[in-house]
Amino acid sequence: MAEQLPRPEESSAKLSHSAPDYECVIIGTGVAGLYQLYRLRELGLRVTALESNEDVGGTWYRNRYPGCRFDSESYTYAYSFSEELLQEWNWSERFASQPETLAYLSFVADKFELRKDIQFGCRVVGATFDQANTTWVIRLEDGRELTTRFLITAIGALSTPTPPRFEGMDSFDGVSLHTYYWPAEGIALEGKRVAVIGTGSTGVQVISAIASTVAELTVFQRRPNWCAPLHNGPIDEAEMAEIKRSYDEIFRLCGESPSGFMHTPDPRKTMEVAPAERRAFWETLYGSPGFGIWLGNFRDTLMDPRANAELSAFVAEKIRARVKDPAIAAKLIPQDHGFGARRVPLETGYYEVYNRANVRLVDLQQTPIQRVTPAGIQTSGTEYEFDVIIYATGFDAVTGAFDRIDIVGEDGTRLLDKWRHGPRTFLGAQTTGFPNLFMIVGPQSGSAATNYPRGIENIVDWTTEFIRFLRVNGYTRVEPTQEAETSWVGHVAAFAQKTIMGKADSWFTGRNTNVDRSTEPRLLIYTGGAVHYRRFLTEQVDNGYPGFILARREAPNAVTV
Ligand code: NA7
Repeated sequence: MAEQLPRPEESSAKLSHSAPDYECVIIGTGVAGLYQLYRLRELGLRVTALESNEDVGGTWYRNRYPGCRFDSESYTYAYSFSEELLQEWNWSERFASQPETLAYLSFVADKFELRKDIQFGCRVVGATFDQANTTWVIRLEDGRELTTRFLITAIGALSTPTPPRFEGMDSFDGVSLHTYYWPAEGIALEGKRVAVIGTGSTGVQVISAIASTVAELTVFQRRPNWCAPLHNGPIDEAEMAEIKRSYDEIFRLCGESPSGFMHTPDPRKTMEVAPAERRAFWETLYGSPGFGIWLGNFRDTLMDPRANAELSAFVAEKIRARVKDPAIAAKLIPQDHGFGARRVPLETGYYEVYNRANVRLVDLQQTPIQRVTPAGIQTSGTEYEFDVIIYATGFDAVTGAFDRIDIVGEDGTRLLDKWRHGPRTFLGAQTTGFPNLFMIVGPQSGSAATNYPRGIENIVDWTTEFIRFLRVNGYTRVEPTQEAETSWVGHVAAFAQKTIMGKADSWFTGRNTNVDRSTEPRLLIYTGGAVHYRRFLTEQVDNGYPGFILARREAPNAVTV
């Protein structure tokens, strides 16, 4: 049974109590929250996890749209912490679909009996740091409150959907929704006239999955992305047995790569290699499963514009070869950024979709959407009629989930205000002025820019060890030093300038047209790679956490150790 939260009437005097209800509260039970709960329970802490959904899974609980699946090899996405779990679970596909991933996370929750410490249907609306008691007071949507010494956010990097804001959206007579809200029971699309707006990873998956089912599919594309083939396939019994024997090696390879995948950059630079050999290498990568062409390419591909232009020309040629109509092919080739500067959507038959008679592409740069009408969508050129409009328009990435919770630190400062012109953190793990608030895959974390579970395990293990250290040494309060935070923000910015990702317009840099906010770039992720990032984390542990101010309640004068 889940531990019961205090009722509102019992908690009215919370601010004057000194013993918190919990030592740790985790918000969210996706891949990160589940593992954090497991690890803190192992430490024997009084811990609970609060989940707004009715079950575990986070991202994989919500994203149920057709075609939703991994772009990570399934077996590199598995938790690595339990050998027993690794040996018990069988993946059916090289890149598992959403139902299988959700089933996996449910299996994990069952196996480790995690649900008994999770409160479902609990949406956190606010959290205020109580200086007098060195605790966080958490407010839930239903009016209840609870207190905790440490608050840990595991609220997802892509969990705040951003539907567009076209005039007349509410007037549409048919079904319209953002992909994130796809209902569990599905939506009947057979024989329907369907619009998809957005051609990021989500749009590309949906479009490819439904093109052959619907009567008519109209894709509204503002800017194309560079996509590459996924090359999915089944994993049979013999291959799964081999994978199970190889997990040590698989995780070792992921651990050595900057991205947490089994794809490691080639040590050569593009122009050092003769054109014919270069081309052969790219052909191999284009024909291989997964992110190899993005993350396992020549080491300067994502840094040197000239090298990047060569690769982009190669991929453009592939697109032209796959799309029959040269005018449509031209529209599908990005002009404003090079290959890999934005997240590369992996696809199965995406380009061939545009060879179908029932599919049309509307270029919003030529004919922008003016409004949604009761019948469909009015662009500057035409009014299109639809039964269903699917918004695959992305997310207010990384900080969006924080903005939805009213987080108030010491001295009454709101996190929203502190981060108004971009987040500032130390290691993406903590932020000054908000003591005892730990973030799993927070802004500027190296774990946000990797194969998620690999990055998540690193930061969860580090957070767990830090909390163990604090408890063992009697510290009740922790926050980063100003110097550490300033230095980290500078380091993140410096790295962003070195890569083409850090300079491009995408969710990595927080430029989102569907949110009211300045268009100045927001440094949301650390692009220095997982290996570097882990080094920074380890340095803190090995040197007694020099980037943090630690204090005991009994001795209110803070000491830097
Ligand atoms: P993305 O990658 O942010 O893509 C969103 C898409 O929606 C992109 O093509 C946008 O065009 C388009 N968009 C957004 N707003 C509008 C409006 N107002 N009008 C027209 N088109 C719009 O989100 P995804 O959900 O596809 O993927 C997010 C991550 O999930 C992905 O990287 C994986 O890590 C999993 P734009 O390019 O901005 O012109």
